[in-house]
Amino acid sequence: MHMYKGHARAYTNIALIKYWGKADQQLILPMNNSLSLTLDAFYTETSVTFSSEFSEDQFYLDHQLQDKKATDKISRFLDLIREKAQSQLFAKVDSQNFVPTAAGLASSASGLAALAGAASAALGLSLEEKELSRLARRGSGSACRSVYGGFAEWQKGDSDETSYAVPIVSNSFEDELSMIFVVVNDQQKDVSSRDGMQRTVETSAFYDGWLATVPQDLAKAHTAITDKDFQALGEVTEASALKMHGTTLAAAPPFTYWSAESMRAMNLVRQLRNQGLSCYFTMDAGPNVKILVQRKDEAALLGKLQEHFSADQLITAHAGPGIKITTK
Ligand code: 2P0
Repeated sequence: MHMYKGHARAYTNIALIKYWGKADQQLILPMNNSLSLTLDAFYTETSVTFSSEFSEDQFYLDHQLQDKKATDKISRFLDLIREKAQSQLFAKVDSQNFVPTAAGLASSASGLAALAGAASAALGLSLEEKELSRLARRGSGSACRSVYGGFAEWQKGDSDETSYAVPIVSNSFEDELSMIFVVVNDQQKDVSSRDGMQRTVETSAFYDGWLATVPQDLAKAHTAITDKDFQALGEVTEASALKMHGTTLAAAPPFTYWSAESMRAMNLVRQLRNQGLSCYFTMDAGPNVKILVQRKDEAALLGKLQEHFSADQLITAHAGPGIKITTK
């Protein structure tokens, strides 16, 4: 009996310049480049075993065997790796999300990056970072950025070969930053990011404006990182998020990821900034608000946030490392 094992830990990332829309849904090629910060607070650990003993793929998430629909998604992704490795073996996938609270912050970025790393290692493909990033992208777009620690940019490319993330030279600027998550609960049923971005591309009156301005936002972010200019990075981060969320309001039918609590958090950030505390927000495909702050101001910001939100709604993250892969 042959057993082939691989293991990976990948950390989640939050985009400062957002990915919003696909040029190719099958290959997951994005409409625009995006730029992210990988964080230490949330990660996924995945073990993959391929064996001739198995007669189907099995997918365990947080020790629970998943249903056919969830497993089929994993199987389709594993097929890409089996094809590369010329293997027909089935796999057992064991994945655990490490998230500080049960706050619905589990991320497809860390999950698909870890799966790409563990499964490719198990079948003996020793992929370089660029190749691993390309592979992770096929699972979930944002996963291609989680191959790297710190800042990364997903270069959109125009084909499967040319669309992948690269690390950004930063002179350790990321170590001067913190991101505080304000976990907002709401009852609203989510529009998945996959469906939301597609609806936006196809119908939003604002989508052209989004696309036209991403290159200048990216250039600002690069300059800010090079100059270690926190204010400039914060301003463009907040602007990119607001613009992305603006596109959803002009989709047909329109939708938003914001709740009243999200707005309360965003307003508080603006208010604190007016009072001289330098901090900026971003939001993704859900109501939680993430606040970018300099590490030296982290305690002051937390103190202020605790006047408005309970301690278990606040999670602090710092820059995290790139993917770690082992075979055993
Ligand atoms: C991002 N998001 O850049 C953007 C901003 C959400 C808002 O990437 O369809 O799970 O698997 O490629 O990567 C979330 O979308 O979507 C995302 P797919 P993904 O982080």
